[in-house]
Amino acid sequence: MMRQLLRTLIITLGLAAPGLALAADQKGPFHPLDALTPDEIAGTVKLLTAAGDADADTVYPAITLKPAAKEAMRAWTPGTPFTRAAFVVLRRNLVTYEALVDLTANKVTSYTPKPNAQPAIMDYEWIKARDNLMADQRFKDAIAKRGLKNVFCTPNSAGAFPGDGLEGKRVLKVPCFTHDEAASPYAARPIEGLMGIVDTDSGEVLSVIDSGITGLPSMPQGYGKSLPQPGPALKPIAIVAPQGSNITLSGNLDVKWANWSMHLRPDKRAGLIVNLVRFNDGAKARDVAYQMNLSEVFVPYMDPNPEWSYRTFLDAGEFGLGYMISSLKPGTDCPEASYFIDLTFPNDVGGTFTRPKALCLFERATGDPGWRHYESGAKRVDGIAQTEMVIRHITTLGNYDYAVDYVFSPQGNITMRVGATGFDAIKSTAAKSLADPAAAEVTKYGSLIAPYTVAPNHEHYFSFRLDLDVDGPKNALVRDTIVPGKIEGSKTRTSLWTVKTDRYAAEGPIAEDHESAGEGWRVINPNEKNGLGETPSYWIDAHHGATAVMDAADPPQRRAGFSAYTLWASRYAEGEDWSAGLYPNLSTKDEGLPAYVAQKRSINNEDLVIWYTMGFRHVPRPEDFPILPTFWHEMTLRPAFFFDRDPSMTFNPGSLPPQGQN
Ligand SMILES: [Cu+2]
Repeated sequence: MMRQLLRTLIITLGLAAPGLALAADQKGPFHPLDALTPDEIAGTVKLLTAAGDADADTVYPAITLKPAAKEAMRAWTPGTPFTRAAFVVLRRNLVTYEALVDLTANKVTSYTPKPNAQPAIMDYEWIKARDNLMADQRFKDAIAKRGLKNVFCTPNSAGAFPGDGLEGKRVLKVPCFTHDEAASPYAARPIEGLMGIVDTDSGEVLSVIDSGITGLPSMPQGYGKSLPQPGPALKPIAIVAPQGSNITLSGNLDVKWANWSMHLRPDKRAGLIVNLVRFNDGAKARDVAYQMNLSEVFVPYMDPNPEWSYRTFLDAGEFGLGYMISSLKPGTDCPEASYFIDLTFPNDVGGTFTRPKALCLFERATGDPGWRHYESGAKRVDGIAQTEMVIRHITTLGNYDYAVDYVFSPQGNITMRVGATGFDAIKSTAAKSLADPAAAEVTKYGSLIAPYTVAPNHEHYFSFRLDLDVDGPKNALVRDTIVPGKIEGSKTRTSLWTVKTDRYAAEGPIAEDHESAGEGWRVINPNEKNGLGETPSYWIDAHHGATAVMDAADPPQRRAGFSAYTLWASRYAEGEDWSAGLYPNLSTKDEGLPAYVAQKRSINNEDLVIWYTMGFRHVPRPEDFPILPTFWHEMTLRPAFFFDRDPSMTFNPGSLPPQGQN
């Protein structure tokens, strides 16, 4: 099954059409880091079945590319052969197995039972939990007692709480809503005081918790129902590419823009994986990152009520950021002049599904100067209009939507942004306003964001795994500290500061709070020099350093230790991919980042991986209602001593004719 890069994808620049269309006949694989193709996924299942390791009832939480060794990937050049392999997590007769399948030699390489591992939630389990609860007589009685119609249940991952009697069971916890068909169920009326717990292996409804009736908001809510009169009509503003795109796409999916090149692959768990990020500096393609992806998302709620306190979601490992990816709407989610790309993912039953327009790539003129200067003598402004390339997907996890962006600039910067939108999780309460005597109690753990509606406080932690390779894999991490000093012997100016740079010896958590004054971190390549004789580096320029507040010993925090620190560094090791471990669903101990770095391996002039937690604590506001306006957080990797000068000096976008100017 050796394949070669034989053809290049045909790209249609649909200038007038909404979106730039890609030809749909791509197959591949064209690149060793391409996602497994539908044929390869089918081949994997066939080989496992032929070996007696799977049967028609087997389900597949994961069938994903097992990349060849990193060194081989870095050395690979287009047109040369490559090998392919699949990593599989399967469940057969309610036991979890891991398998490696060699798709080049057509054989199952390994097959190992993992009796205690709980893989991600699968579609059939979600449906089983919902349907079995709704068919349960105890549940029907609880609904009848409340006199409700149009009931909608949406199972949640259950978390793990040792001592609750659910240990070792594969459970989902199921809250329900009642809604008007016209409104989103998530913006409708949560049925407080009622929750089901369903064992998805046996199908048994283990319990129906009914802690009493709470009144519901009197009217159906949601943006579809409660829009006020529209404001003044505004003329549309749009991003256009009148002469076509500067982005080139080839293979499946190799991207080139300005001086940047990279390879993308959709991933059921991570959403999108960005590989082989390089910057053309003159004639040389210089390595910046081997791989960048969102590794885990942790969202714990801060409400002690049993129907809420379990809500401690690990969205990538429990659900899958690619599995839950949503189609993008041209003109709303991305500019119409974007490439919109359909993405194909493995499903749970050994096949695939395709999400149309699941990824967009576009350029945008930001409207800001990339650089400028007013020459007062010549009375002239020199400068360039800033333009950047954005790669975006949006994952919808029940009520929340997360837009994940990778933004590349001509200055050599890479910005990772996460935009949270969709609905705050809400609960019905007895209080219409804070004047109500019940309000003090119901707003203790959240905010009243609409009449009879409280949104509990919670946190969001996005863990990015950033395998930077600054001019190659051998890197080191340094901390720059601002040191206040004195000017000795001066009678006028007396104080200043200097920079002290220290290198880290071993892996571990690095920075609890990245916003601490006077500190900065850089990934350096101690083996290289720029033209000025300086050590090239990329600076981790972060703005959002919130870290988890929960006790380290609290069960949810024990599963998501990555959220306690903004910055981590580990030594690269194959298979160390997931911040909360390979099997975070229902996990009771952290087998992710804290376990990886507990080995205290050297990271000094080694292959280094940076893990960045982009965190924010969410105290909901009425302005988050009826829907949360997209709330962006970001961090930027900036070159420092990497280039000899500003690389955007070589950036030469065509300019548009002036319009309407005097
Ligand atoms: Cu939130």
